[in-house]
Formats: sequence, C-alpha cells, structure tokens
Amino acid sequence: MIRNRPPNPNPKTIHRGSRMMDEEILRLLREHPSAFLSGEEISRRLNVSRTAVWKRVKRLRSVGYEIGASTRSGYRLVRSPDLLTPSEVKPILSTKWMGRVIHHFHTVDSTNSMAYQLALSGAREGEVVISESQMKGRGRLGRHWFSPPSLNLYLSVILRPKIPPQQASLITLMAAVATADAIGKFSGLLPLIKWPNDILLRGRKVAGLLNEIHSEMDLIHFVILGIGVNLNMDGKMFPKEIRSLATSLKNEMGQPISRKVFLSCLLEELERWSAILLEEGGGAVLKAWRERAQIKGRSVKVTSFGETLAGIAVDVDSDGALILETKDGDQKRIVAGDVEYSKGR
Ligand code: BTX
Repeated sequence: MIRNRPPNPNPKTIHRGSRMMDEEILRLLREHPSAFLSGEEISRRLNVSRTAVWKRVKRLRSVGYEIGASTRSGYRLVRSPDLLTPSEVKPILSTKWMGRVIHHFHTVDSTNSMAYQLALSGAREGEVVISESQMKGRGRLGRHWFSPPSLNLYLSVILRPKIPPQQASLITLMAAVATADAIGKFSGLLPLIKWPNDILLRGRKVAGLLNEIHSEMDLIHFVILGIGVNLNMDGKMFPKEIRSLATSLKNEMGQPISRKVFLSCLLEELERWSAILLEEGGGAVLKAWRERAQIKGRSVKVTSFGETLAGIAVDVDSDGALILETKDGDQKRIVAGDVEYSKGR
C-alpha cells in the first residue's frame, strides 16, 4: 500500500522561468481588475522587454486566458480559465501550509515521479505537484491511471512526517479519509472508502490514491501522497474497460465542477486530517477510516498476489492490512490486493 521507490536516475529538468513570468503578469493584471495596465508598466515591473511581455500574453491566451489588449492602454484580464496554476488557486486557498507552494505543469509522466524528484532536491512539507494531464499516470501494482488533460485532478503532496516508518500506513489511511471528506463536503454525497484506498460514489471509483515513501530503517525522509480525482469527465470519456467501474463528480452531481474550488477543499481537508493525526494520533484516523469504509462484516473476495480468497472482512488494522476470515474460520492478514464486494453496496 505504501512502498519505497528508488530515485529516477534521469530526473527531468524542471523549467519554471517563463511560467513564473506568466504568474507575475497575471498577478499584476489582477491587481487592476477594472483597468488596463500598460505593456510598458508590466515590462518595467518584471524587468523584461515589452516584446517578452507580449509573447507571454499570447501564450496565456493560448491556454484559455481572455486578455483584452489595446495599443494605447495596454492589457486587461477579462476572464480566467479553470486552470490549477498557483495564481488561480492561491486566492481561494485558506490553508496555512498545505499547498502554499504549487508546482504546476501542463503535462508530466506522473505527478508522483515529479514530486519524488522535487522532494529529493529538498522540496518542503506541503509543497504539491499538479499537472493538467499525465502521460504515464500510475496506479497501484504497476497499473495505469487514465489522466486526460484539463478535466480532472492529478495531485501529489510532499509530506515529511516525524514518525517511524512502521507507522507510515497511517498517513495512507489519513489521506484516504481526507479525500473522502473533501468529496463528501464538496458534493453533499456520501463517498465510501474501498480497501485499500479507492474512493467510491454509488459503487464506482471516483478517486484513487497511490502513496510512496522514501525512508531508511528508522527514518522517513518523505512520503508522496498521489491523489487522482475524476472531476469533469463524462461517462463516455472513460476507456471502455473501466466505463462501468468509474465515475466523476460531474457525473454524480449533474453539473460541471470548478476544479480549483475542489482542489482547495481537498488541500484544506488534507491539512485538517494531518493535524488530527499529529495531535490525536493514529486511533482517531483509524476510527474515521473504519466509519467511511464500513467494511466490517462484509462478504468480500480479495485478490492478492495472484491468489483469490473469499470470506468476511473482520477489520482493517493500524498498518492498513485487511483481516479476512475465511470459510474455514481462519483469519488472514492481507497487506496488498484488490477487494470485490460479494453483495453490492
Ligand atoms: P489502482 O491500481 O487502484 O487503480 C488503477 C485501476 O483503476 C486501473 O487498472 C483501471 O482499472 C482503473 N482506472 C484507471 N484510471 C482510472 C480513472 N481515471 N478513474 C477510475 N478508475 C481508473 C489507484 O490505483 C491509484 C491511482 C492514483 C493516481 C494518482 S494521479 C496523481 C498521482 N500521480 C500518479 O502517477 N498517480 C497518482
């Protein structure tokens, strides 16, 4: 459920110079919501040429910003797209430390891999990686996470918890509870956690979590919480093989979702639950996980390392392992795998 991953030997260079300029231009334009700001003023404030400003404005338009331009008066921000850039998210984010630094990309292989590299280079607790799409979005056990552009949320959070590696599973449980609560608060619907850490709405997967750890025997260097939430995907957009198993918040709520509002809600829940874990300990998190999973006593089939076992789910322990009672009355402890409910809920 939570695993150690070797560092990528060929980390990609992370280009952020021109992106920082975009952020600055947007910040300046937002400071003057109802007036034009001259190209000369922007170029002076950013210490770049007017041509450079014009080029960035052209790029911002190409990603959906509506920016009015007049040769005499300069530029004015008319409308922003639903992008998950820092300049879009920060004005509505009320967290103290979670997501205060956002590394935003249009596409990456996997936000988890990118966050892992950033964490190795010293990124701090609470920094997050968000991408509009992923080319190699990763699920558990080497599986693929379908990650088309600009519709959903692909988020990786860097945490540096001061707990022994043996307790790292509590972070995974905490992240699942926080994601379920964010979905519940945002939508008013009742999400269910499915062991080990899928989030379901009406029995279909709306979100998945893939958490990775970098640790030594007795020290956690960092944990990457990888969270994928389907937000604006329509049923038909899912690949055929998962269409009947997956859903999105838009599908369930019957209306388009503001991705940045959902993101800020999720970051707030992650901060709130991180504090609960720190202050009240694992017991509070485990209790919340059990309430949101309601797996106790359910008839399940569990596939783990190629073997399928049927039985009754007895509980989930503080390591996140599933305790299964088989027909013969044996109790098995299952650390990784997939669950299928025998009677639908
Ligand atoms: P999982 O292994 O439980 O789920 C993967 C399985 O779920 C796939 O085999 C497929 O059947 C189905 N699936 C694939 N894509 C989707 C989707 N978009 N919605 C619903 N079902 C799907 C779950 O793994 C963990 C997923 C974590 C994804 C996040 S995104 C941000 C971060 N970066 C990254 O590479 N992974 C994480």
